[in-house]
Amino acid sequence: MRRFFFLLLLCPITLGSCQKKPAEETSPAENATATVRPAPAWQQHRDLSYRVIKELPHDTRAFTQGLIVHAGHFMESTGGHNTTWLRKVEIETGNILIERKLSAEFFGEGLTELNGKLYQLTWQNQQGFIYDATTLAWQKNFSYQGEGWGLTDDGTHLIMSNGSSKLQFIDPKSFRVAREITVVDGGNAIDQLNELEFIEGEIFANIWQTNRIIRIDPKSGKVLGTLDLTDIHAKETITHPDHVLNGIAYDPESQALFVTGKCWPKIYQIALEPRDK
Ligand SMILES: [Ca+2]
Repeated sequence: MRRFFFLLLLCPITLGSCQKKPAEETSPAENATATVRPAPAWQQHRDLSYRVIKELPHDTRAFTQGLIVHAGHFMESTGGHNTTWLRKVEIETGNILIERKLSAEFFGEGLTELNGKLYQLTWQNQQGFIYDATTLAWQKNFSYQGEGWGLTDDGTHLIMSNGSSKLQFIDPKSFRVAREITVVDGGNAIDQLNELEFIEGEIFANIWQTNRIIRIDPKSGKVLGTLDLTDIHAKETITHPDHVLNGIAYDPESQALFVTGKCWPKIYQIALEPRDK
């Protein structure tokens, strides 16, 4: 049965901005023009730590499930029944430029942008939603098997986690699973893979309920290294056990990397450093 999907358009903060196309946004064709550049220095090291470059505001109502940078803005998918939003957010101020709220039956999960479209998962509905990446106008639904957790893409396929040690590569038109990898480190499968981000040819995956991100080879599933984010939110008051690390966003143009957590008051821009320097 095809479920009725209801979207409520809200522009509570910047009324009228929904009609405006921000000047800095570019078309998918323009985004496709990539320049060849050397691999970032952090890829020479297996295990990484971090240095906070900047602290940015984050809505403490936002139970972050998917975070990306697209055309100079954060795009965020949040979870919870009645607190599931898809948002376009100003990076520096945290101002919500466009917000769409899903009806209470849906619990939002991972988010990615591919060829000018946003793809948003839900946790247990086995339904995802496609939106225009500029206007956040809903376009259509899609279906998948099992739970939806994290989502990213490699420019060709959607890459989805479901809480297990497997990542599925999904065709964005047919929504068939093109291939699947099992994430392994030293022969051990690594499960609880949650929020994802495709960064410089690697898949970064947050391990649910930890401050640990692993770096995965998208071809083999082999763990290439780790990113230890211990103490990144120590200054904040995190009172609820569910408010764990769960946002990774990367801007390939500026190579800026951002991390946050569910309902955390800050998004951190970080630089990657060798863990044992
Ligand atoms: Ca992400």
